[in-house]
Amino acid sequence: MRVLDAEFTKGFIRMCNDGWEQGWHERNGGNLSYRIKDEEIESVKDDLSFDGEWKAIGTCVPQLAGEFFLVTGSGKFFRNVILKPEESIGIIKVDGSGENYQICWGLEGGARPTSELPSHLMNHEVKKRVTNGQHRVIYHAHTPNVIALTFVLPLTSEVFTRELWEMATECPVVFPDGIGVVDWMVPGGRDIAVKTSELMEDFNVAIWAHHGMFCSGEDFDITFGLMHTVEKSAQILVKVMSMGQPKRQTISPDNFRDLAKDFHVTLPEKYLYEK
Ligand code: 2HA
Ligand code: ZN
Repeated sequence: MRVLDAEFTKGFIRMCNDGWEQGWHERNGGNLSYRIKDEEIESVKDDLSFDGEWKAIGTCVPQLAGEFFLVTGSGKFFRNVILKPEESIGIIKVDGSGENYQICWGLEGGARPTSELPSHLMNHEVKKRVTNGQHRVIYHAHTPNVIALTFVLPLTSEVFTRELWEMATECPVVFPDGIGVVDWMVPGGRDIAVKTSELMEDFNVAIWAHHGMFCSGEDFDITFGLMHTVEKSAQILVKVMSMGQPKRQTISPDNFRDLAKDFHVTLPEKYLYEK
């Protein structure tokens, strides 16, 4: 089968386009990666090449040795993925040491994988371990309302989790583990990748202050839905904070505890503080 005919490729391209339509991917902003299943890579193997040059990832991910990823390209525009997938996205293979990658399909015309490859792969490495291989998607987007909040809220997991939970009843059910926050850092390198992947031990969402968000999930629907839910909640919070008066009523810590019981989720007490 051709890579472009595979369901995982179609799902990946659709997600890129959905993110573009949400307004989260100005210019070349944001990136997406998918850890391809064995049977999926097997189904497209005749369309792959294995003579590409090995290049440094920029970090070390030994637990991903031999894995294949579908990734967006560095400098590529999400807007163009649906029109020119062979140039905008590609399949890479990680070598046996976890330090190098090889392009096996796509990224035509000399393109390279996303500039955030170290963060993507280090997040994948953590998530593969802590979810027993269930999580396969890492998504980075420039979500305007979450970014706006990083200028006015304290940059702590406690505050972001609680404030965003309060904005929509579904939130604690969708992200019961809460949200991690990374202070402003230079993007693209190993340092921010290390910091983000540490948070991915505990969270499926990490906010990069004044930059955007990373989400992790099992599949495209779950991961896109998570990004969408957090950003929509942030949008509501921005509206509430913009109305020039304090909240008159809200969802209380006891309301959250009742919700947790009925929806069978565990909500850590550290987020249910009295204000
Ligand atoms: O331009 O989003 O963080 C891609 C990015 C870098
Ligand atoms: Zn970014």
